[in-house]
Amino acid sequence: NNEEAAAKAAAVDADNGAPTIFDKIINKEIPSSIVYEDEKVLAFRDVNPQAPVHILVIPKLRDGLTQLGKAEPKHVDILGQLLYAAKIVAEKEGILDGFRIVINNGPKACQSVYHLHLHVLGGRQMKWPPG
Ligand code: IU
Repeated sequence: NNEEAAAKAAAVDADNGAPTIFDKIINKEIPSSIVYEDEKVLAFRDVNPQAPVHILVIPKLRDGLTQLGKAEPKHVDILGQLLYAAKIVAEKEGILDGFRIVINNGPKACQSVYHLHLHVLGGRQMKWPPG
């Protein structure tokens, strides 16, 4: 059906552990619009924004975190740092009054890049439920 076709178009791949384009963004081999950066975390504007503010927050070191479903106890610190960085980003962007964090996990959730990333979305009225 249409819904399945759309999901397949949005998420062709499953996690295969291959390097992703985010490595090139982290290494600045590909330019991106960086919003926040520290030792462990990088935040940059999504190239295909779904809201006036749409920023991706990622760990610089993937360390097996291709997707949230692969998280282990050793990842607890970086997971907390990513969420806190998302708050800093929301603050910098002036959307603390309303923003949404999304993590797509796996093909069924339309994950397309297998390097964990938090979507920070805002700058408009968000709807619920999401698609
Ligand atoms: P997803 O949750 O895996 O579907 O999100 C991947 C996001 O990465 C998606 O919103 C893309 O627009 C975005 N993106 C990007 O910002 N720059 C890129 O070079 C690529 C994807 I490839």
